[in-house]
Amino acid sequence: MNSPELQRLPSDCTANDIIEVNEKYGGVIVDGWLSDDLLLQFNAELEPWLAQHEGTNSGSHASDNFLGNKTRRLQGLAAKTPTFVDIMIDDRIVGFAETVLAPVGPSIILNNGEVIDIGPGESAQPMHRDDDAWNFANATNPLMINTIAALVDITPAMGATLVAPGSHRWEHDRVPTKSEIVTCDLPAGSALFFRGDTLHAGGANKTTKHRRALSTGICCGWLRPVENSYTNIPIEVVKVLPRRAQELLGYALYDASEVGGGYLGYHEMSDPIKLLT
Ligand SMILES: O=C(O)CCC(=O)C(=O)O
Repeated sequence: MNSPELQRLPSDCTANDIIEVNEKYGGVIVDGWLSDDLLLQFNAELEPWLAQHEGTNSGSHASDNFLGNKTRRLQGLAAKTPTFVDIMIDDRIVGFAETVLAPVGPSIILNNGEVIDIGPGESAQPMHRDDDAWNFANATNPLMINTIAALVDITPAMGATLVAPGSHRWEHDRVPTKSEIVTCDLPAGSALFFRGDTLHAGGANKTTKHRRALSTGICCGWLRPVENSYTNIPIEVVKVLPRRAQELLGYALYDASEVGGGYLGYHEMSDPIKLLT
C-alpha cells in the first residue's frame, strides 16, 4: 500500500462488511456504531466512576507506563455500567469475533471491556499488537479482535488511536514508518474494529480535554483474558444477564471435543452455568 488509509463503513453495515475490510486492511472504522441515546446513557453511568478514579496504579512500573500514567482506565463494566452489556453482545462485534477467531477455536470469551480515558499531556503508547499478550502461542491466526469506540468526539490531537493499516500481513518485527501510520478521527459513537494482529496504539493527548473511549475486546475461548471477569463482576450481576453475556463472561464450559480438543473451565467438574440458576 502506498499511502495508508482506513476505510469507513456506515452505521447500518453488517458483520460481514467489517470482516471483509479487516481482511484487507486489518481494521475498519464503523461510523455511528453506538447510537446517541446509548452514548448518553453510557456516559452518564460512567461519570461517577471516572470522578472517583484514583489514577493508574497496576502495581508494575512497566505496566503503568504502557497503560499511561495520565490515563484513567476502568474495567468491570458489566457491573458498573449496565449499558456496556448491550455493547458487548452487539451482533456485529460478536459476528466479527466468531468469524475471525473460528480457525483457532469453537467459542469466544470477553478479553476486556475497558474505558480508556486518555488525559491531557499523556504520551503515545508504543505501536503494538494485542495478540502479543499471548506471544508464547506463536499464532498465525489472530487470537482476538478489538474495538475502540469514541465516547466523545475524538480528534487526532486528543490521543486518537494510531493504526498501521495492512500491518496484520507484515513480518512480525517490521516497524512502521511515520508515513505508514494513520490517526483515527472518531466522532462520538464511531468505532475502530480491528484484529489482534494489527499494529496500533493510543495516541498522545496534546489538548486540555479527556479522550474518552471504550475498548471491547473478544478473544478465543481457551485463552486467559486480559481482564479477570470472574473477580471484576459479582456473580449476582452475572445471574440476571442475557445468556450471551454470561457466556462471554466465562460462564460456559469450553468444549472442543468435536474438533479433537478438550474441555476447559469446569466448576466442580461441571458446567459453570449451574452457578447461575
Ligand atoms: O486507547 C487506544 O486508542 C488504544 C489503547 C491500546 O492499544 C492499549 O491500551 O493496548
